[in-house]
Amino acid sequence: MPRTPSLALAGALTGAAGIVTSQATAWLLRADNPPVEAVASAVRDLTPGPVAHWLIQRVGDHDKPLLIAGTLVVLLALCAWTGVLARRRPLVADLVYVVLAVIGLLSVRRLDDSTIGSTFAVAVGFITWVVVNRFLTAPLLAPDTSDGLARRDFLLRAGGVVVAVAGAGIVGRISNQRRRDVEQARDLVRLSGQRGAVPAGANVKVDGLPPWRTPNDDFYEIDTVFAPPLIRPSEWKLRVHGLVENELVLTYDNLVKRKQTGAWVTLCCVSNEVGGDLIGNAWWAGVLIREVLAEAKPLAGADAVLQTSQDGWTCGTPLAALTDDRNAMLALEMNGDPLPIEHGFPVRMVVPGLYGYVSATKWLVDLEVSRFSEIDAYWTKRGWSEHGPVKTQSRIDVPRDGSDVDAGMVGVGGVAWAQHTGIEKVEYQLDGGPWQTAKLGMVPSLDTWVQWTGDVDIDPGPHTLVVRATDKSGYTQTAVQTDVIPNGATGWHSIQFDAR
Ligand SMILES: Nc1nc2c(c(=O)[nH]1)N[C@H]1C(S)=C(S)[C@@H](COP(=O)(O)O)O[C@H]1N2
Ligand SMILES: [Mo]
Repeated sequence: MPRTPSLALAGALTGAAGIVTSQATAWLLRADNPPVEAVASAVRDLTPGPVAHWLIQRVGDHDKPLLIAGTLVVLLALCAWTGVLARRRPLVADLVYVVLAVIGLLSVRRLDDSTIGSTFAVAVGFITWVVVNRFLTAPLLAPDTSDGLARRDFLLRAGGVVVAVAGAGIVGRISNQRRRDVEQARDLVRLSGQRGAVPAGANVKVDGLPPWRTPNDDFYEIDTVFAPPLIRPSEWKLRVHGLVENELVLTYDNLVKRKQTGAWVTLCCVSNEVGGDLIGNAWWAGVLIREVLAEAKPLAGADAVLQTSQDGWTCGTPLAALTDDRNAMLALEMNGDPLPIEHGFPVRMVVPGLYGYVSATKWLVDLEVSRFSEIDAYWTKRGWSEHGPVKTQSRIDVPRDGSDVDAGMVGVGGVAWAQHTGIEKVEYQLDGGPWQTAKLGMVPSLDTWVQWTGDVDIDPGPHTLVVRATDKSGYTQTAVQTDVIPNGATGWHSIQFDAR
């Protein structure tokens, strides 16, 4: 059949098109693990040790590019075959794409820092394959056109695909270039670099508890952007305006030259379910907002500050929380590094005691002093409360819910938080028995979570462990379970485990 080489070419082109659109998507979404790289690294990791060793000895430093090239060659060969399959078994061709996409997904997923962006990139590549294969092979499969006409139609379509895909690739590449530029600018920023000393005794000795200081890479990420804004510090400006006597415009340099303050603050999300992990603790450093606001001089009657991020997200914070003695900050640093891009580089807000959705604006560019009666922020428009003070909460981390442990004395532990109020006491209860008082780790202030630990003597069989905290205002967590919306979940964290 004379059209077979053209079909194979159509298939290979289809393969390349999907790879390019998927890579462009990964770049656009700043995905951590572009699918092709993820597959290549899966291939590397799954290669038996001796074989890998032998290969590395032969190719030295070139192992990564070679691996990627090898992955691409295999992929394109398979895709050429799908072009040929399109003639008699188009569904088998689709099945090949499904298998390739699943391999892509599994490869992306096994890298633990994989994001939704990488998954999305795989999906875009898959759809490209399914659609483009049909589009390119259609003229070659038309039975009643002459070979010459079929080929001309095919070449036209192929040209169109190449142009479209090259365009997508270029757009993706340019956006990735911007990311690298901003990463580079971030690397060049010179700030205090102080990581904050973890207080002695903050980390209690229970295996399986997350560290008291949350490393930046493990810090939860919540925002409404598909890809984070990319802002060079040299381009960044903060406008402070509204109900103020002096309007201000601050540059990054200006902030860097001001007095820097560092503090341990635990940040948490209003959407955190009881027992959830949308919470992290870091050493934040930057400029106290109250000092900036003191220069701007809020007018009488103002009670709110509306923040806007580069991407247009907004939130409103009580003016009082930004001018009282707490460490409400324009943060430039997180655990001694310039803010990671995902956590708001170059400047974000951090306000102890308030949920992130009403205080922790990332990629901050605008502060408008105002009145609550006059503002409507992103989440308050969507049914969440105007005010979002953090609710006193506690969590069991050890043992894990649903785990098996050895009967006898078992160490238990977790964290509790009531930022800017402070945790007074944590109690735990086994199988509905008496509440026992937990030992608490050290904390530097009221603004961080505290680790708690205790032990229970358990018989073989199923068990339930419950925790509750009392804060320094004297309030003990209610057992009443409420939903996260409109202003944060309540209820006790309870877990089940088995002893053997
Ligand atoms: N620009 C912007 N800032 C934002 C958000 C957002 O969607 N956009 N989400 C907020 C919410 S709801 C939370 S809980 C915190 C999370 O901060 P993190 O991603 O650094 O943990 O950021 C806050 N700042
Ligand atoms: Mo949040």
